[in-house]
Amino acid sequence: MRLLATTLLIAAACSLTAALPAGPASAATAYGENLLKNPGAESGAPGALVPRWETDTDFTVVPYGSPGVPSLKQGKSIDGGRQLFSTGPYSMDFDACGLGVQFIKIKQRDKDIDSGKVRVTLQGYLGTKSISDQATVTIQFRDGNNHQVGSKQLTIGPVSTAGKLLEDTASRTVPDGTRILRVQLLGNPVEQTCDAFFDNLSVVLELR
Ligand SMILES: [Ca+2]
Repeated sequence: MRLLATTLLIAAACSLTAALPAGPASAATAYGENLLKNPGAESGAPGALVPRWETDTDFTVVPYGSPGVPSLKQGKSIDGGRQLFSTGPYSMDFDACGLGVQFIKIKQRDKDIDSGKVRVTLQGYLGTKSISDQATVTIQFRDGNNHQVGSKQLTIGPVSTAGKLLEDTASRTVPDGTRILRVQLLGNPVEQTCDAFFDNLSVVLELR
């Protein structure tokens, strides 16, 4: 009887442990991991909205090797999977390039960020259809109310590659007051030349 009671007690303790909600440490935004969702354009269908990204005009995913898109060989050389992001061509209707945006909410890292201890690294492959196009990725730093913090941002590119994909990386200290990262994939609307491509993007926070 005592053995049975002990067994039941252990079983109850085990199920209690399993039912406990995750502690504060696991709820905090991870350091050392890619924080972007769908970072390689593998989710979603060509011509459709892109899962996890907010998009404007013709921004979508496209398969490697389709007309005007980096080749299958290019895709393979960067381990790019089946698809990559595309801004699409310049939109005369909207007077703009297609745009892809993802917001990353940083949880429970306020103290680290506000004491200047957190570094962000932005990395990815960028390319364009023609040499007159430009591809750029930027991170804007936002406070808890989604207002921009200062004027600094983090940028990779612009690149103009005419079919190739080039890797670029940049990093900086996250400005104090930052609670949200706004990651933006864009062409060059000023020159009205879009057709920019992106793949294998990453945004990683690290504690210094
Ligand atoms: Ca991909």
